[in-house]
Amino acid sequence: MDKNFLWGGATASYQCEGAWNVDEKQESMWDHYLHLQELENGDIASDHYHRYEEDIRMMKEGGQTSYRFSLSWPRIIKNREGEVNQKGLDFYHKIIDTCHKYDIEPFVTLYHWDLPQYWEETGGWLNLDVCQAFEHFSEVCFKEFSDKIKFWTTFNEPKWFIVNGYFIGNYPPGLQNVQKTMIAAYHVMYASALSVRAFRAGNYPGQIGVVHSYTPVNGVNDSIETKIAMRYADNYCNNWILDTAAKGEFPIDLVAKLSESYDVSFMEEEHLSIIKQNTVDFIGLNYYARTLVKPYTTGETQLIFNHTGKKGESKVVIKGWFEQVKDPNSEFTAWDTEIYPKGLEDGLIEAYERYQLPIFVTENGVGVREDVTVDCVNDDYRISFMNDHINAIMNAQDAGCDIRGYYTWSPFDLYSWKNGCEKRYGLVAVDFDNNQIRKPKKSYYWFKEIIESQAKLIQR
Ligand code: GCO
Repeated sequence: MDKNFLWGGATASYQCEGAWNVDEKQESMWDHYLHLQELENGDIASDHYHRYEEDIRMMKEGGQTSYRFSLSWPRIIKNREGEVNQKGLDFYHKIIDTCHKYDIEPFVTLYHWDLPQYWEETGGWLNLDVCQAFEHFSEVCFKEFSDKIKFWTTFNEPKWFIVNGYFIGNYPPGLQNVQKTMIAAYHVMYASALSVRAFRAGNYPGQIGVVHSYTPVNGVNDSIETKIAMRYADNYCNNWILDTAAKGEFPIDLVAKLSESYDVSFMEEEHLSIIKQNTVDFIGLNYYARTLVKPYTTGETQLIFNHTGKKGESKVVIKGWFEQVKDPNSEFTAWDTEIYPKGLEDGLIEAYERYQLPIFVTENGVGVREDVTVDCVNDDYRISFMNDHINAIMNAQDAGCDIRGYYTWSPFDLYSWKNGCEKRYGLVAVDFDNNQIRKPKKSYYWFKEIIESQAKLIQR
């Protein structure tokens, strides 16, 4: 492994910081939504806002060389007029300075889902003004932090927050509307390009990318029908984000297909040329699982999302496009996520061939219910999961892919959106019920050895 390869963990502001209304932080759409529904929320989460020093020190002691985290927009910008909250900026200066103190490379996400509620109230991602507001927020951050940051990304996982928020309806704003899903998706990709444009215009040092929830697509067989279903699935799962961010264009067959049933007049020439001219320097891929598909056979062409939302039964079926299936021979987590490291190897090779850009694996990990009252969580399952996925990265490197970093989700236990705090991914256990006590799990020590051996200890 190259000595510049970055090793670390990733978090998101809402999932770890807590301090949801401290130091003039404004309400985010997640604060609002979860408070209203009286669901488990991230008001306190891992209290990283107050414990960041300990968390970053533990990363260092665990041999890690980089920390991927997000900046909370509602912590930094106070209102629709764009007024800046100095206390919010100060907090991130402290995080970044602590990283540097411990020789940890900060890797910044500008948007990890916590839209300010004052923008959600105007229509959120359905409102074109929010794209300009995101551009402004990006500029504030570039100006403030660019002398300390080498790696920026615009959005984390556009697919995940848009599909869940506008199509399935289980994330805020809780809509189930295909036309609105398309508009929100389009606005987010446009906002990403505006942010890249601002980054280039300011001549800031460093590089800027986008982070995608990557699910490489496999088919159940080699038939033509399956190949067609795979193309639909790939457009739906991956291409509309990666093609748009990396090549500057939405897949034309996807737009053509959607325009048969929906209005695509919101796609304006001026936006499309901004998207075309402002592509990213690198791509970040979050990998948890692949998507295995078969053709949809009933002959209906209406676009419908069928997602039970129930644990153990989630799958995507888009009528007339494709149907997601489960491989009966695979192992699945308690949240029904397939464990399939080969998908990472194949997916990296495919993405590198297609985009010819450097790649960071910006998230990879396994969510498990764990008893954190013990001295040291014996998480051999996590060690074996990480070993096999790092091995997949090394295989992709052997095949010629330029992969520059690996971030596990997550360096310490976090709040997990609608799953609350019981779905644990961390290398460090956080006892949410007992003073937020932090204790390294077995995987933390294992990861340290892997990093220090430059992955020579990976079982291949
Ligand atoms: C979880 C997820 C994570 C996060 C992350 C995605 O359950 O917490 O699996 O991957 O949602 O925010 O970027």
